[in-house]
Amino acid sequence: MKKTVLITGATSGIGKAAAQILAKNNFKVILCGRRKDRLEELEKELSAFTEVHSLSFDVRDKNDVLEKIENLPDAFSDIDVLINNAGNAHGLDPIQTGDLDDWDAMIDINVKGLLYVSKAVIPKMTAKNSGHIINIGSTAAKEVYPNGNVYCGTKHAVDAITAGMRIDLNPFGIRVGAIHPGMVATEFSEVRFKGDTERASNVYKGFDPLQAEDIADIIHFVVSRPYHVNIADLVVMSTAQASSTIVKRD
Ligand code: NDP
Ligand code: 8X3
Repeated sequence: MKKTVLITGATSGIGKAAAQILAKNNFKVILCGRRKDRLEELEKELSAFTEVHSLSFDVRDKNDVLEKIENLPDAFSDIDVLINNAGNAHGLDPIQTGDLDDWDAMIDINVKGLLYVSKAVIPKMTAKNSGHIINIGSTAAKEVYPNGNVYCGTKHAVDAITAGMRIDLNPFGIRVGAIHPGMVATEFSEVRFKGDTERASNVYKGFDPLQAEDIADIIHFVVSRPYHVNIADLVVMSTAQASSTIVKRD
């Protein structure tokens, strides 16, 4: 029988690639994101492979998150796998000149948004004593780099929340783990640098960065392990990257 996966941030990058691989590998897919045009396009593409449903919400809007997930159509309401992927960095500034709106965005989306979506999905999992939650952290969850202050703080929070979820959901047989990618060439840096495409593309220049599909493959591996195997904490970097700040470039 097909499992149902809900993926946040499915309109771009890692979330979109995960939706594509899971749709082709026997999962029903619930696509989430704010950009409706992208959701529609992806829903159309993936409908050739599986049943697809789209939910458009901003993860910051807790009432909308709870209401939309609560009211999923019957065919999609039994969620087996939650991939908490929606998130971004906003800005790359020293703490003394950081922008308050950037801080709000990162904390509200990366941390509180992840919690709201989890709050909406977890009761469906505890009720049936099964489920699998994968939180997308970052190498920024494991180390702090210059000017990464608040973004790294949000990802450290994701790491701690993941561990807390794993403990609290253990009695229910629910698997919880995190995948922590290093630099992945997605729209991430364009968002971080507010549309400055040149600055964004420089981030991935001179080395072979991870691609969204590399992380999606790993997500597929993690969700297709036998039930007794929980990949709890996984850090993955491109071969050229040794740490957040050490990258071997041409
Ligand atoms: P992208 O910018 O390509 O994708 C981000 C996704 O998050 C989009 O689908 C976007 O959808 C969604 N999103 C952002 N804000 C909101 C919001 N307020 N409400 C709902 N959805 C939102 O970046 P990535 O694919 O790279 O990032 C995915 C995850 O991976 C993030 O958590 C990021 O921190 C993490 N990560 C990324 C790395 C990288 O180097 N790229 C490395 C390590 C971790 P929409 O705008 O349509 O709402
Ligand atoms: C995204 C990768 O290096 O910008 O989490 O923190 S990095």
